[in-house]
Amino acid sequence: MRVVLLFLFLTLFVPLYAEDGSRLWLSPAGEIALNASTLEIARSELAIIPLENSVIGTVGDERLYQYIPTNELQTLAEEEFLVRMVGTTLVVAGGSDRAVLYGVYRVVRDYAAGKMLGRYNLREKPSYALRLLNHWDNLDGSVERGYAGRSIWWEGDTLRTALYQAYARANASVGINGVVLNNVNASPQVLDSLHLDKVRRIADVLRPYGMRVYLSIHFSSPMILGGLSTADPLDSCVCRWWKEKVAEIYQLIPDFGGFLVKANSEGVPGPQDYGRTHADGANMLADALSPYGGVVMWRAFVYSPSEVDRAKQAYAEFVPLDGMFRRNVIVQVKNGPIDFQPREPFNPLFGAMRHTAVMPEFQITQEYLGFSNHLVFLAPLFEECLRSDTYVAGSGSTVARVTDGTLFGQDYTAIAGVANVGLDTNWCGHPFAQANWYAFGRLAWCDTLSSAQIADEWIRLTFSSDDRCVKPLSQLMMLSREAVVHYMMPMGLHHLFAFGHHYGPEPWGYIEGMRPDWMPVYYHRADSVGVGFDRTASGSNAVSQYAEPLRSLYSDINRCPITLLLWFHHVPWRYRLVTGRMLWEELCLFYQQGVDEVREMIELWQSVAPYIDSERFGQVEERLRIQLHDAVWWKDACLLYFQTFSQMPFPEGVEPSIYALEELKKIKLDMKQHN
Ligand code: GCV
Repeated sequence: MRVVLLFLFLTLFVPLYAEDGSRLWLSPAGEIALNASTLEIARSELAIIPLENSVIGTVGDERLYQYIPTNELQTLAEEEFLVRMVGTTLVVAGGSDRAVLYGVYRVVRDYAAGKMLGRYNLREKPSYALRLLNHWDNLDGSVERGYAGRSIWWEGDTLRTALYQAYARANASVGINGVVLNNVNASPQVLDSLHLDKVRRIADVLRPYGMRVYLSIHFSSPMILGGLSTADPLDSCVCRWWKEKVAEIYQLIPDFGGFLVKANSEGVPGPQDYGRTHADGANMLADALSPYGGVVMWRAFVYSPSEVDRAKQAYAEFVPLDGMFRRNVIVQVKNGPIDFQPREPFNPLFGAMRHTAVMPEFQITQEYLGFSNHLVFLAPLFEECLRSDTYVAGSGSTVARVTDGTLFGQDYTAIAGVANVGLDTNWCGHPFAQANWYAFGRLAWCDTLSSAQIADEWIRLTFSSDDRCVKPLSQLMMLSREAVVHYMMPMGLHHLFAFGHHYGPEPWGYIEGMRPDWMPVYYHRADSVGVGFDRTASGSNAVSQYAEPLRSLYSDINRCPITLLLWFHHVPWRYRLVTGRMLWEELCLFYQQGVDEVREMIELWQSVAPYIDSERFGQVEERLRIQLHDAVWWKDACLLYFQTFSQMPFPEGVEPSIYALEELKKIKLDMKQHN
């Protein structure tokens, strides 16, 4: 009881910190020595809670057995923890030091969020074994699709030890246990001795927090670094080169995680250059890594200009290879079949490869969602994908269950998020972009969590536990993903972005001689008849890659969910939808709704002013104004352009455009500002 009272007293008087955003969702850290062990870190984190007694340790620690029955302790899996309040003693037991740390962070999070610790009794283990951030950081310090400053890893020669420690702490606090340090468009030089030494030093800082390092590799490294005449995965010299390189890496970093590979995609080399398959390439690397316990994450993000429908290609290339990959190969699949759009159906590869480990890849950085200018809480997007039912093994075969080992029992389970972290003081550019990092970690830990719960936690940890703040902010966050879909590309429209920077609208985008699948007209197919990509049997037949009953559902223009209608159908402008409105009217109203939703977000933000420090209040407000401007820009650009085909006026309820189409077509963004 005393513990609870003391706890309540303290939480009521927590001061507002001066906020530059660098603290993230965490409590201020105590001093942690560089050579501190994982358990020492755990003890130091727990010290912020005024507890009468606490015992933390792994199953080998005899003290735990006074409090917890033997069978409960001895059945703890490696990353599993158990937290229990026994009398006035808080007990945290884990299957490993790392698991203890996760248990402690769980308690600290609850404490900081204002929850009661009195009746603790929980046991948790992660949904996925490998929970990774992918940094698209280049060795010159730039970040591909990064909107939060330069690379924390590669900018300059310095080893930013304190920053790496803070980074590792943030990740461990949500259970992220690995990081790919460099861009999937990899420079071969990452494997030279200079860079490997830096990787070793980074790994040393991250290790006590339970994080392993991984690297993206360039498939032609044996030629570029090793001077070989080929990178053919079946060539014995190539295999030897990789084996020796891997041995060199493990000499430096004994717990190195493995390789991430983008091959034969967007012009980068791969095994197909030698008439070999993705499996040949992946297996060659897997064989080099397997003696050390390393994995290969082989990306399925492949498409070529000759394919009639880009959305079909990954499935077509990978499904025939099912069962041919080594057990330490994991095929890494983007959430949707195109490319991290505001909304896509789930990628049909999920569930289609029962004999291969398949991992979801999400994008935390907002390449297609307004960079660090727009407030978009991505948990609903991640959740929507994870909860999508693939039906491959009957109803309930969600993307989560076909990838996390529940349904197919894969040896390796993993999930990745493309990081939104840079050298900006607040790490992520937009103060709310931190929530997307947090959300990815939480869902990687527990793939059935709800977005609303994640939002609630993050708000309490980041801003305030006062309900007058939590409720409106939660409403704002939960609205934000749907808003961006509405003002950018509702009803299943996709890839209407300006070529190159992916920030603003360019539905008219077409450049003679350019790859068709890099231009918006390829995706929306607007003409005098209607708009949308026919992916039914009468079109590209991409629907055939989905299991029944989805295939039939998506094929039927009257039953296809309205949110995906134009993804699967070319719909006549005057087509009457189930809503009773014509397609054109519905489309216009969705764009208007997006603009209105941003206005609502601004009002919600203003309503919480009394609970937010002025620094972050101002930063968010300024960005919301930009977001509103951009929402109107998107609405006007898309509707005015589509109107040239529909030849119909805006329906009632849709504001007249404030821009003229010809003016909008002239806008060319400064690429330096917009990356
Ligand atoms: C890292 C999209 C992005 C590229 C990215 C690529 C990928 O095409 O625009 O920047 O490259 O996806 O995921 O490999």
